[in-house]
Amino acid sequence: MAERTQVAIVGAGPAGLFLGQLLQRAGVDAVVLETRSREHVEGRIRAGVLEQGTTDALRDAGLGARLDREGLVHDGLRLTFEGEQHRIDLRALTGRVVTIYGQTEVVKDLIAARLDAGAPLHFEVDDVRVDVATPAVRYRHEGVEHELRCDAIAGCDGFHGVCRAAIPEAEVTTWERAYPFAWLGILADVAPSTDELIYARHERGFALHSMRSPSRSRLYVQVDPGDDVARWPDARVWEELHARLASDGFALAEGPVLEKSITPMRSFVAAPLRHGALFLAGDAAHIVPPTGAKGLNLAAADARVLSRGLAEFYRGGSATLLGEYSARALARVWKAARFSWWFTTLLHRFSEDPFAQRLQQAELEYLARSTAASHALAENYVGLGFD
Ligand code: RFL
Ligand code: PHB
Repeated sequence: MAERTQVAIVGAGPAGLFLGQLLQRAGVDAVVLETRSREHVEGRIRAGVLEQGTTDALRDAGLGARLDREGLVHDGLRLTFEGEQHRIDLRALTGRVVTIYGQTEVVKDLIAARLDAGAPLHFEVDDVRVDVATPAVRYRHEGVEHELRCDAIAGCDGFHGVCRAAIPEAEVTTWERAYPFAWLGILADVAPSTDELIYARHERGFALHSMRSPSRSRLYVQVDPGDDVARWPDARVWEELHARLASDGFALAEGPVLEKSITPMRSFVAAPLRHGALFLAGDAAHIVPPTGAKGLNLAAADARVLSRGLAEFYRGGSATLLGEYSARALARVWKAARFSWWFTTLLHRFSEDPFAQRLQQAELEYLARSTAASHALAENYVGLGFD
């Protein structure tokens, strides 16, 4: 079956869905194609922290209602090390805040908005093939072969998708760093034991106390990269969390574990983000370790920059902004890559080297006491206001 649209969007994660929403509001036609089911996409537990720039953009795109009702606004975060908790006052330092609103909720809102608008979004498509030269995307859906002709292809299909692989190797440069650890994350049916996120450095390894709602906690511990959830019964996870998050006056409440999974950690950037009619956005082009809480925010920022370029192209016929997409998006990506690498390096147990460990401690003490140092952390955490 032959079809035609202006922009073929491959992938219905945050990048593809947000791009679809922005294009729809700008009057640009798009078709979103997704290999997984709607239930799977809506149920994937991942990010939780939205920068102010991301929440502002979601509101501008008509997606503010539930976000403003249910999102938890956080004015600060906590750093725990050497058994003491220190507060970084994000609002006082930067005038900005972050909002806790799960990626699952962002994705549900985006899917509902697209379906309500009657805009095309196809789940459970198979065998997606990207033809950059024509340009077209070919795929199978419910046993029927489709060819979707388009002007541009948005590669929003995540790190393991097919779009980045459609660029000849000689045309793309990649940078990569694998970290010698992973995160084991749990979702627990218990009220958070803290009103703000706690990032903890401990000799047993990193731990993070986050949350999803007033009754749901999200917690992480650093584990070995090859570790298996089968080796982490709930009691062992809680024991590590108690040990690593411990500080004076802090008590961790336990509750039923609803989900448990292990995520490897890597930094990755591919450039440029454009190859002819193909534009990469989100995790398809770059990965950051989750410590800085930047992945979803970068996906949303890419979608915003790309949508402006496409809207300008269709509105006025100018390809200037579109031509600048890769450079503009990468400027933000590299700053987030640097921050995520730095924050990861500061808080995780890397090596047995006592000198390296003592340096981490010294830097944390400096952060806790110096306004200049904590300002740099806060400014990056809430999201740099420049591209
Ligand atoms: P996604 O979410 O991976 O979506 C890509 C979509 O493409 C589909 N797909 C295809 N569709 C069609 N054809 C194909 N051939 C396809 N191949 C794949 C996939 O099924 C999927 O639906 O990428 P996107 O949209 O770029 O969004 C990126 C974010 O999901 C990611 O960066 C964040 O989740 C990262 N992240 C965090 N980011 C934050 O900003 N703040 C956080 O607090 C945060 N915490 C996290 C995180 C990621 C984590 N994990 C599990 C990696 C915590 C964790 C544990
Ligand atoms: C989360 O809530 O899942 C979360 C929060 C902060 C991070 C990473 C993940 O840095």
